[in-house]
Amino acid sequence: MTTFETFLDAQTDALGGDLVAVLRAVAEATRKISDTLKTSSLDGLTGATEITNVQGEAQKPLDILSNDILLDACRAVPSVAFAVSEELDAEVAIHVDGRYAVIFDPLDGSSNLDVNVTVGTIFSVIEAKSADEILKSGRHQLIAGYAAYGPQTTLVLTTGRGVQIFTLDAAGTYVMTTADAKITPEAKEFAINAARRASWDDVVSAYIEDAIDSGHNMRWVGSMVADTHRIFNRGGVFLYPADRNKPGAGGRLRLLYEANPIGLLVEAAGGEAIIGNEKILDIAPTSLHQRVPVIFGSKAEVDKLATAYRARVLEAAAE
Ligand code: P6P
Repeated sequence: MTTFETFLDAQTDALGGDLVAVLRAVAEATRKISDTLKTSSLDGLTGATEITNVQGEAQKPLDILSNDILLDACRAVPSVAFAVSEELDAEVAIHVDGRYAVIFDPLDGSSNLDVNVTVGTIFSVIEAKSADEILKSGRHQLIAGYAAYGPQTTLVLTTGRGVQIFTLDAAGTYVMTTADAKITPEAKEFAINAARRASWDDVVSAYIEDAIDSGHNMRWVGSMVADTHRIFNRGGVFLYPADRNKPGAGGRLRLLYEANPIGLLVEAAGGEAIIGNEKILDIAPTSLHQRVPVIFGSKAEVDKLATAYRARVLEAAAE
């Protein structure tokens, strides 16, 4: 049995002790968040506060608590220079001699908390000794991962050598359950919020119509980590398109702490992650909370959409 600790020991030569210490602290934070969620209804931690975050969303007590747990984890590791959080307007300076930035969505999908649906923590680690080094493309990520808090708590991560999956056991130890996770290239399931059909572009509309005509199934949890974990488990494609009626509005999901870490995981598992005719990981960020449209999952399915977007770009160029 490989535990997270024995996994980290084996990674130390490749990653270095400082980066391993960051990863250990983030994993421990997800374990604490998992424990907190289990009894949140009993501890009066559900519902919403009067506080609105930088996203314009009502913060939930567990958003704040999860964010604090992760900030404390960053403060406990001398090599962390900055923390970037969905819940905070700007980057937080942690240690002046640090060399890494930990970028995270502390509790994604928290609108599902009161209905006991899987939510998650999404995280990314990059090298950043100064604040102006934080806005770099997803290809620069050293570590990316998420914790899915569902019937089980699973930690899914990549350190650049494939994707490993750990499951929290009854004693609170992460045990490796998958050593090299792969996303099946073929799939017959898509995840999209069909209520927003009027806002889809022609490529997405045509893909979804064809998928339905081909007998594909639909799943939409409303929690990106839950939908992502299903895709890791049985394939599929996740789509959160831009709103065609709001050109330049980007999309709903955030590049730095949602699209980039998920994009690195998906590519490391043999899947694809795109924004129109570009790869998510090649996008140069312009701001900490930049929103982007995202499509990711099984390679054969995502390639269909990427091909259609490329054809649209070529048609536009020929006009
Ligand atoms: P909609 C949760 O708020 C989130 O950011 C993702 O986890 C999820 O996939 C998406 O928004 C759900 O969006 O528009 O269906 O509510």
